Amino acid sequence: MKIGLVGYQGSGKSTLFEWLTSVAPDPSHTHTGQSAMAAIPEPRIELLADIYKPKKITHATLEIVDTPGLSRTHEGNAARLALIREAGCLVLVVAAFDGSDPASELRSFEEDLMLADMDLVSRRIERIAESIKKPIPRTEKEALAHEDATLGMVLKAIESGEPLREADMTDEQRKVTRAFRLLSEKPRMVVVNTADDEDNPERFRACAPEEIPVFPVPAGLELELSRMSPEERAEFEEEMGVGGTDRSHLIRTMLDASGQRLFFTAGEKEVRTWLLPKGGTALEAAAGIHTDLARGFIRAEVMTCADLVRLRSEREVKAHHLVRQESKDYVVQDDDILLIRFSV
Ligand SMILES: Nc1nc2c(ncn2[C@@H]2O[C@H](COP(=O)(O)OP(=O)(O)O)[C@@H](O)[C@H]2O)c(=O)[nH]1
Ligand SMILES: [Mg+2]
Repeated sequence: MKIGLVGYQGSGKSTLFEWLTSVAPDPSHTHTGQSAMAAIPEPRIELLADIYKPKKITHATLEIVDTPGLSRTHEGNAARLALIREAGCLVLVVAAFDGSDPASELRSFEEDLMLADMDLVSRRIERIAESIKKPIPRTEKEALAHEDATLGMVLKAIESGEPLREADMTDEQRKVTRAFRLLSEKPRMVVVNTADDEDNPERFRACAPEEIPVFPVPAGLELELSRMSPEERAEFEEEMGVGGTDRSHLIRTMLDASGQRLFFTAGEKEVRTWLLPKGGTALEAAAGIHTDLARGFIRAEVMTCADLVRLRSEREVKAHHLVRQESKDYVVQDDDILLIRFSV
């Protein structure tokens, strides 16, 4: 899943992108979007490595995309919006430096996204109205009528300002809207790009509705700090009286906002974290590791990091009957270490 950094031009997306991924924005990608991976920090991986002494440690990564900023004049936004549609999760970057008002910038940006969705949906409704008049098979007509009814409802929801991700829709209706990759339906979080000398960043938490995570960060300052040597940095922080922002915390907030979670695999060869959508099953976890594991899935042997770290060895966890045998429908939980048993 792509995590799109989105917002108006100059809000600090490229600055944030570089801070998160340590990849410098390439000016030749300004119009097409640029992507890079950010490893997802996970302290438990070190604890497991301590037990297994693996040859290799691998962190799951998030794909972060620096998208072209929208213009406030709307000129040329269509192509930029098309790029934003490819993201599975939106990180709305709003400026809070040089006198800008992040709450109003955020409202205005969300409105632009809603207008783009309304435009897309109403054009489809018009096209359906034309097609339905033509002599077409009855089943096709019924399918179009169903799509039309769903889209009519969706349009009303967007017009009333209700974010679609919260609208009460049936699975059938969600299936219709999914094809449109509507921006109002995507999970999101907000990064408020604060001024270097902001002394109360917590006040920005109120700039978005309660259910949307807000993360304040002085992106420009953080990027500068990340380029310094540890000694330089310590000296600078001391002199300026600034402390660093927790980048790990931000990346984990992005993971959570994207509707995904981590699970672990662990052995002497490798200790590793993997991504899985929340609510994902053991079979889906297996498929994420390798298609062969899903095809030949027999069962998953599951223990928790907490049990393993407490008892210090797999053998002890087994001796305490804390290794569970789970079927393919088992919903993977936070802290699970999975061993997939499969036949080839
Ligand atoms: N004062 C200040 N300026 C910043 C900050 N972040 C970015 N900028 C400046 O804002 C401009 C746009 O930043 P950029 O990351 O390219 O924005 P983008 O258009 O959203 O990618 C650049 O001139 C940055 O130096 C910040 O935290 N504080
Ligand atoms: Mg940029």
